[in-house]
Formats: sequence, C-alpha cells, structure tokens
Amino acid sequence: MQSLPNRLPRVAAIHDMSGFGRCSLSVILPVLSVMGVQVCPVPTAVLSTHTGGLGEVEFRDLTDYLHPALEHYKRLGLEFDCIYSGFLGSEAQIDHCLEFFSTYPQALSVVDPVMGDHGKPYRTYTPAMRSRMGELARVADLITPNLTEASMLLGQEYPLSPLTRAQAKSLLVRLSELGPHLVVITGVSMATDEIANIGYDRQHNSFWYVPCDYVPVSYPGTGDIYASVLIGSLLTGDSLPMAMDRATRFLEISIKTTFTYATDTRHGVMLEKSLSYLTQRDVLNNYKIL
Ligand code: PXL
Repeated sequence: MQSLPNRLPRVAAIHDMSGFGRCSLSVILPVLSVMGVQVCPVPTAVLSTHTGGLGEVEFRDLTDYLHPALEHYKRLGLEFDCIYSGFLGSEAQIDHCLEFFSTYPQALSVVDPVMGDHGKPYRTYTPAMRSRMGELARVADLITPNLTEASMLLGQEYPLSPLTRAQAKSLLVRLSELGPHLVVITGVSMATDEIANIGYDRQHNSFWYVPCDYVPVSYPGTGDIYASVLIGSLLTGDSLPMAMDRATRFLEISIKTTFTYATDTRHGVMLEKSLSYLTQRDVLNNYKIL
C-alpha cells in the first residue's frame, strides 16, 4: 500500500538576509512558500541592504553559523529535497556549502553562482571567491547564472554583442561540462533582438529558449526570484522548460508592475503585488527549442 506524503517539498536555502532591497532570503522565502514549498533559511550573512548602491552596508558575516546548523539538522534527521545556495559572505562559506551538498546527495543541488551583473562583479565578491565558485558549480545538478556569472565561470570576457543560437548553445554546453546536467542562463541578449532565458538539459540533450519582454530598467533580486520560481516549479512537478516559462512570466509581471510605479530601482520589484500569481498552476507553453 502506498502511503500519502506527510510533508511538502523542503529546501535548505543558503543565502544572505538583506533587510532592505528585496533580494536573497527576503524574496526566496515568500516565493517558495506561496508555491507550496517549505524553505529552511540558512543565512550566510545579515546585511542592512543589498550591496547594489544603497551606501555603506551593515554586514554581519555568519560563516561560523553554517557548520553547527548543519550538524543540528543531521541530529534531527531532517531530510531536504533541495539544497539551494546563492549569495555568499566569505570564501570559507564555499566549503560549508560543499558540506551541505555532500550531506544530502539525494537532494536536488542548485547553485546560483551569485557574483555579479551587467558585466561587473559585486563589491563583496573577492577574486578568490569568484575563482572558487567553480567548485560549487561542479557538484550542482542545476546552475542558474546570469550572463555575467556565466562568463566569469568560464573565465571568458562578458560578451558585448548579442549571441547567435550557436553561441548560446556553446555557452550552455561548456557550463554543463563544469558539472551540472541542468544549466539555465538568465538575461541573454540574442541576435534575434530578443532578451531570453535559455536552458540546457544534458541528460535529454534538449536546449530551451524563453523570450521575455524588454523593460528598460533593472532591479536587484530578480535573479533570486527567478531561481526560486524555477526551483518551486521543478519540485512541484514541472519540466525544465515549463519551470523556466513560469519563472520568466512571473518576473515579467513583477518587473512591469513595478516599472509602472516609477519607484527607485534599488528598492527591488514589488513582489507583494505580484506574489499571488504564483498560486496559479496553469500549464504554460511559451518556451521554444533553442
Ligand atoms: O540578488 C543578489 C544579491 C544577494 N545578496 C546581496 C546582494 C545581491 C546583489 O546585489 O547585494 C547582499
């Protein structure tokens, strides 16, 4: 006799908590929760705001919290269906993330290699941290870099001109060769004049393309929201292109809504307005084959 599940999908989210600016755990928690996924935050640092231009940030590193927290979860015999790492506060945290990933080999391992955007590294990301991010990518099932982070992981220049389909596929395949069998790159400017999120599933040798409407602004935290919706979708039964589509549509709605209010972009997207969209579980099909 098959018994009914007695818990929801559960994610350990190893990210920072930024008090203001709508990024990292502040957006990951509501997004995954509203999708019916339990999030256990494992904070890497506490910051007064994100590091994207809001002045001198109060920063408390939590490197020494990570290992004891994991030990406690082991004592409790807690199971996780996904380990999801993102913004890290120090180089040593890479080792702690590796320990989380190796403790839960059955869990979907997701690495958002948060390191930079718009061709530039984030302030707190030292060259040592950037060079070690590849070690995390190696153990991941899924990585979700933006184009800046994809270029950093491959040690190549940020592409200044739009990508052809062949170049986009080559990026995905080379990232997958670092380890992950699922690769999604966000915010790719394509030679077709479209901005798209692109994905690759090595096991099925499938390449996916989800175009998004262009909005002439950029907000912090959108990568965290994208990856969270993607994970929430995958853990609740969507295929990779369906999950990419859901994440893309949700960001489109969030970004367009926020844009109409002409807010300070550093304050992030008005997730509070759009969050309820994620309770809809309609099947989407705006994805294309890359
Ligand atoms: O959204 C990525 C991110 C996460 N955490 C902090 C950040 C950023 C991007 O700027 O500064 C603290």
